[in-house]
Amino acid sequence: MTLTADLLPGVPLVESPFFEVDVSALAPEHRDVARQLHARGYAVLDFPDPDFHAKADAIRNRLTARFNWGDPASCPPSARVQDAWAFDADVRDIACNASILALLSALYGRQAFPFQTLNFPIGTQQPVHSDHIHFCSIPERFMCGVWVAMEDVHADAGPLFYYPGSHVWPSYGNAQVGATPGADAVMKFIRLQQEMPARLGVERETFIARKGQALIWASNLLHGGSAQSDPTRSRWSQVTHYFFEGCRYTTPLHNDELAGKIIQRRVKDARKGAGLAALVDAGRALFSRNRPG
Ligand SMILES: O=C(O)CCC(=O)C(=O)O
Ligand SMILES: [Fe+2]
Repeated sequence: MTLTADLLPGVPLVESPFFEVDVSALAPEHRDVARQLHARGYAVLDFPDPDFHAKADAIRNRLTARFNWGDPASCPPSARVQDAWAFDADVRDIACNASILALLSALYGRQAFPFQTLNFPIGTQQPVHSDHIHFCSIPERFMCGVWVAMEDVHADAGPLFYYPGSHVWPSYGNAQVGATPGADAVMKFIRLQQEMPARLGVERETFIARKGQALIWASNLLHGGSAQSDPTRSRWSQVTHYFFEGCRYTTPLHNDELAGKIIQRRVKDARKGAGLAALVDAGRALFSRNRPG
């Protein structure tokens, strides 16, 4: 048993004070990613699916047709499809990739599950934020994002950016920023999360990804989307957000701790969706085979 599992079972191994001891208990192929995530709050890897390129192209084609996203310049910055895993088998496959699930489960010490996917046709230009304020587990930090490039990303297409090391900063909620839930809280977090790296002198990095390169971020890593300086450039990508089993889930932005309000979040599990969807597909196939004529 690792020291973390023994003494701090409610802390992810990768964020544990015992990390340097416990890392040796990981499979050798998981250690490099574990070290990156522990030290910097993000890790870069090639997405472990030999068919990734074909799946990415198929997803892009289907979503382009569905949303008429052929022209990046006319896409609004908010353009995205949330939870395409529920109707697109390739999106679901990427979200439920067995090697990623095994890797994350080892790094965190609990079974990972994908609870949300986002497919973006262009750069999000999202202000700097930590996912922690949107998606939080109790105990905290059992959450991470896996971002994967579905085409080569150009520096002018609004690449993903992040502040290395910011994941170890405290995970603040409304009580700390002096906000009540709502627009006030959003504005206060944007200000705080812009000021923290600026005042603490942490340099921002951008991820100029090749198609098929992925980046895992820890729940409290500050990240966002850079400005899309060339509006004609697309930036197809998929983000899958993962939680880990055995926790409760909440949204700190909506909580009012001082009033005793911690709202529990009901979360989906794309792995179960996959089983259900396969069953529905099988049922449909059976139905159409048995249909007369
Ligand atoms: O792709 C991006 O620009 C950022 C996406 C993001 O922050 C998220 O999905 O959590
Ligand atoms: Fe995010």
